Amino acid sequence: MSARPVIAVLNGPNLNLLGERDPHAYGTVTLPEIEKLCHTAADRLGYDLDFRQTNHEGVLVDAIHELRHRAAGVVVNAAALSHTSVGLRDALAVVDGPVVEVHLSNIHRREAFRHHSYVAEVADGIVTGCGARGYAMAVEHVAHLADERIGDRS
Ligand code: CA2
Repeated sequence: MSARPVIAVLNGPNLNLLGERDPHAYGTVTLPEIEKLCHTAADRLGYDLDFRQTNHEGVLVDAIHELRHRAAGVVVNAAALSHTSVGLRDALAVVDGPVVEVHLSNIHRREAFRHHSYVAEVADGIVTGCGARGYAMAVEHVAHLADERIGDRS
């Protein structure tokens, strides 16, 4: 039996703290609960899930390099790095599959420094302000885009 294609979901700094503080901005959901939502969405669409979180920019860049030919698509919540990291943007720009950016909060309704995202410049789509459900939406959309690309190749 051939292995199922993989959707990677990458999470940046401090997202491991979800559920502990700041429920006004991010709700009460925890990262393990978000992983379950993503797993359910990916499984339903015929994909395996590779879900990761790191607090370190270089670790995130290395993960993208590792996944760039292997993952059928990438969902990324780079957290604060979205607003600061050209290195992350450059790594995401060379991912083979589609990239969908996700944020729990609506970054455009928050402080001005959150309004610009380097990730958005290389993303095929953005889900922002839909809370944890936004992750399932992003997984669904990246799977849809990956299916289209696989269809294009056949
Ligand atoms: O809305 C999002 O998903 C963000 O990516 C979350 C980031 C923030 O820097 C972005 O502007 C928007 C912050 C994630 C940190 O989450 C915490 C959760 C609990 C306690 C402290 C931080």
